[in-house]
Amino acid sequence: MSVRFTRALVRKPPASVAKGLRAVDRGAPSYEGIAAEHAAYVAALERAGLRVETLPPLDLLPDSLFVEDPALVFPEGAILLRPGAPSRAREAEALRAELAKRFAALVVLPGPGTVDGGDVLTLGDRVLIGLSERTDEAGARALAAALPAFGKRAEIVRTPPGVLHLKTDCAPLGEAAVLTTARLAASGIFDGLEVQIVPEGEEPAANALRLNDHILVAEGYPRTAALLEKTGCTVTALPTAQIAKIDAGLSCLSLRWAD
Ligand code: CIR
Repeated sequence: MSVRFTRALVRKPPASVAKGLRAVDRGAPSYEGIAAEHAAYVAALERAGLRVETLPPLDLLPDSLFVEDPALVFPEGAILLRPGAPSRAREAEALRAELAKRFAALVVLPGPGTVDGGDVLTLGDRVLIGLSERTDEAGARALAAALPAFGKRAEIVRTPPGVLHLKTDCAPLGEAAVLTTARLAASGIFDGLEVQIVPEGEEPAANALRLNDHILVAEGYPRTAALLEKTGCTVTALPTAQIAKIDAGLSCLSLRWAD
């Protein structure tokens, strides 16, 4: 199931987090602000029924709290990815031993291509891989070749131009249901699925996170929260103003799986 989870892995924000990558400079986030947002996020994962384990901060890797990007996890095993930003390349290696402890199988994505986990959307047995500034053709093809061993089939799609990651603009709401932006829906990649479109002006809310019967959504997007309430799930709005300054949203702060 794409939205049933029992466990999550997160990494504490490092003191250096204000140096995290950002496409547009909207001012540096504060460490204290990010730490508070991170703590609220962990508490929300726990309320949704997940057992959360927290890894120690890595000061030399400012973006290392965004653990979704260097790895992809399934109940059967994990894949260490190859993050596309040079400053993030070492984050995968830093996760290797932690994933080896927790998963029966650990596959290391072969180079030379790159893939960020933020460009990977799992919908049941389907895995959409979005080509982006971070995920290239060679990386997407290498990941597509690794997925059948996990019972998954890949489809290579395009992350919209100017959008950091595929999941910046979408989130699974079920095995055949997504929340997304109008610009990504227009590409046709979700044709045949149940598609909920975030209201105009609330595009950053598309990176929501459904966990069991809970949905986490960024605070400040009331029309999207109201749309999500209609699913019958418990909807929690979380503060993201600080992590948004370094282009992050809710999915990227954890790796989630069902054991
Ligand atoms: C980056 O640019 O890589 C980080 N500052 C933000 C990563 C956010 N990750 C994600 O949405 N999956």
